[in-house]
Amino acid sequence: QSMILPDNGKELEKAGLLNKTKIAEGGKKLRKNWSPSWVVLVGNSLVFFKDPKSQTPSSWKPGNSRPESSVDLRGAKLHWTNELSSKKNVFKLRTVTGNEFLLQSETDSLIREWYTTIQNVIDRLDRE
Ligand code: I3P
Repeated sequence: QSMILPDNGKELEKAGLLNKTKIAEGGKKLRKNWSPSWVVLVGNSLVFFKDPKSQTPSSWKPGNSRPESSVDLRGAKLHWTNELSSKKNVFKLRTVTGNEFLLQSETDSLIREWYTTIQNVIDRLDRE
C-alpha cells in the first residue's frame, strides 16, 4: 500500500503499488503492456521498480535497489483520461521528452493521492 515516508535527505515523498504501462517513447506510440509497478516519488523523479513483491522497506530506498526506469518530472504533464484505457482511475503522465505512461489503481482515493502529489512536484518545479 502507498504510504508517506519520512524525508531522509532526498525528498522521498511517496511510494506504492500502481498499475503502469508505457504508451509512447519519444513521441512514438508503443504497444500497451500493463503490469504492477512499485512507484517511488523522490526529489524531481518518479522511479519505477519491478517485482514489487520482492521489495522490502529497505530496498525502496533509491540507490539500494535497481529501478526499472525513472522519469524526470520537470515540465511533465498529468491528465486524467477515460479515452486511453478501458480501465477506471487512469491518468497519463507525459514527459518533456515525449515519453508517455498510464498509471492506474482500482482504489479511487489512492490514485487521486498520487495524481495530487505528482502534480504538486510538477508545480514546484515549474516555479523554480
Ligand atoms: C491490449 C490489452 C490492454 C488493453 C489494450 C489492448 O491487448 O488488453 O489491457 O488496454 O487496449 O489492446 P493485448 O494484450 O493483445 O496487447 P486497457 O486495459 O488499458 O484497455 P487498447 O488497444 O484499446 O489500448
